[in-house]
Amino acid sequence: MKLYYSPQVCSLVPHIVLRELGVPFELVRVDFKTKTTSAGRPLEAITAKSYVPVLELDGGERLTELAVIVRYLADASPQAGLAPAPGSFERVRFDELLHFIATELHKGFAPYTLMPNVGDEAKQWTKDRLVGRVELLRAELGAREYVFGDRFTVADAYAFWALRASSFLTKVPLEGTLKEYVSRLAARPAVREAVDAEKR
Ligand SMILES: N[C@@H](CCC(=O)N[C@@H](CS)C(=O)NCC(=O)O)C(=O)O
Repeated sequence: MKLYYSPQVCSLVPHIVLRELGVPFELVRVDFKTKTTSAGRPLEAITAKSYVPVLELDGGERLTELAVIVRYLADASPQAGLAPAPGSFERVRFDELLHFIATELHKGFAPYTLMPNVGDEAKQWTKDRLVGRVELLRAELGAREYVFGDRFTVADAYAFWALRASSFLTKVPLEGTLKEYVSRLAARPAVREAVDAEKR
């Protein structure tokens, strides 16, 4: 498999999952500004969506949409237990959580990342809304170690990245249980390896 990624953006999530699973993969770096791979290939030639992450399967099929990619990876290695079994009600609850992270947190950043000159009122609205979503995730986590059930899942990889990015963009530091949660995840070998590999 090949993962098209740009350093430290949301493609870090499937990157972490690939390392957690210990499956073989190749990283293809995409320059976030020029939208070309390090070999000079335009990202548009790989996906008409022109954004990362893109996971290219061994048969050449390409998958986009982070939440779909990580569920695909989890389901392809069910023994790793990175997502509840498809078809179970637990899976529906899990999908509900992934969808929340994708649409309310991750896509809640859009004004910060896509509209740098947005006005103060819109900025404040976005910030208040994001901070509220982060608090919902704190409630979801409660006193548990992981955000879903009692073991690490792909939802933790997504929450890890989204919480860090949200705090960085809003300049509201993560505190208490969320700070501890993110630090715990950051210490996982697969997470450390993925973060470090993207710095190279
Ligand atoms: N809907 C996509 C969004 C992915 C996304 O937002 N990718 C960002 C990096 S975090 C990107 O490549 N943005 C470039 C662009 O939108 O032009 C998903 O969930 O995977």
